[in-house]
Amino acid sequence: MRVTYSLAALAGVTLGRPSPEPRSLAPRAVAYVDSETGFTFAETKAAATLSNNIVYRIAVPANVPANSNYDVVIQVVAPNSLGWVGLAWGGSMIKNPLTVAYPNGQKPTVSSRWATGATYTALTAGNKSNGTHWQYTVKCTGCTTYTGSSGGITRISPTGTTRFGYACASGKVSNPSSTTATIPTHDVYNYVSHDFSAGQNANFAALLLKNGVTDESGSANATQAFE
Ligand code: HEM
Ligand SMILES: *[C@@H]1O[C@H](CO)[C@@H](O)[C@H](O)[C@H]1NC(C)=O
Ligand SMILES: *[C@@H]1O[C@H](CO)[C@@H](O)[C@H](O)[C@H]1NC(C)=O
Ligand SMILES: CC(=O)N[C@H]1CO[C@H](CO)[C@@H](O)[C@@H]1O
Repeated sequence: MRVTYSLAALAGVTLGRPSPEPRSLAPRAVAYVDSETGFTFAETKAAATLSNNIVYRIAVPANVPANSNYDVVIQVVAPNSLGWVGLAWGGSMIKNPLTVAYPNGQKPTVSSRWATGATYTALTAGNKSNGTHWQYTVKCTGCTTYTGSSGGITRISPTGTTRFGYACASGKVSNPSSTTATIPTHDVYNYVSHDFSAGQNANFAALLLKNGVTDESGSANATQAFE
């Protein structure tokens, strides 16, 4: 199923009971302070079904100099009904970093799905699962600067609003401990606008250290490319 309804339109559907939360496609800067890792994330919810959201949270360093590369910390919370979720940083499936993840016991697997893609380092906190959701928290190097379809370098603004693509499937990944596992095709894809401004972290490097990230060890690489 492809979700083509706008969330604003869905909010207008009267079901005889109040909607559990306001839904809107308009960009909004919602800050989420994660007590577990200490990062302040800008949070965007993406509809996976009519009643379930994927929560995307992105933390960036404060005061990134113009035209420079920067790492991000991404935290994703997904309902257990989903076998994988993916974020397309450039807003389409091809020629941009795709952050794909699937549940794998207590520690979801995060997988880079673009040939020249990004690398991920797990934080020592913030990845888990319970009876309803699975969650991961990783540092990404290369998610916000990439060579796009035009051949030029695309750099996502660390303070602006950008359009992401996202996708998910209810089908499970059969060997979820592998970063190169074959994933079933998405049954939903759509787009969200993410406003980075609420996720500024003046102490970004110190917080990474606090969460056990000192080097590039644990990086995952792409094997499945969407050229
Ligand atoms: C299992 C491998 C995959 C297959 C076979 C596949 C196939 C497709 C196809 C055929 C379309 C076009 C559908 C249409 O025009 O109605 C599409 C669109 C899309 N896919 Fe995938 N896909 C895969 C993985 C992914 C992943 C990992 C992501 C990560 C976010 C993703 C994100 C998207 C997005 C955002 C679109 C919308 C079109 C665009 O804006 O580029 N796909 N996919
Ligand atoms: C389950 O985990 C998710 C993601 O970490 C969290 O948002 C939710 O509150 C948890 N639910 C319970 C009952 O602990
Ligand atoms: C990831 O890929 C890059 C080149 O695409 C390579 O230089 C690097 O060694 C790879 N890292 C791992 C951990 O495989
Ligand atoms: C391997 C790894 O990073 N595991 C951590 C995932 O996050 C939990 C807390 O949510 C830690 O306890 C694990 O050590």
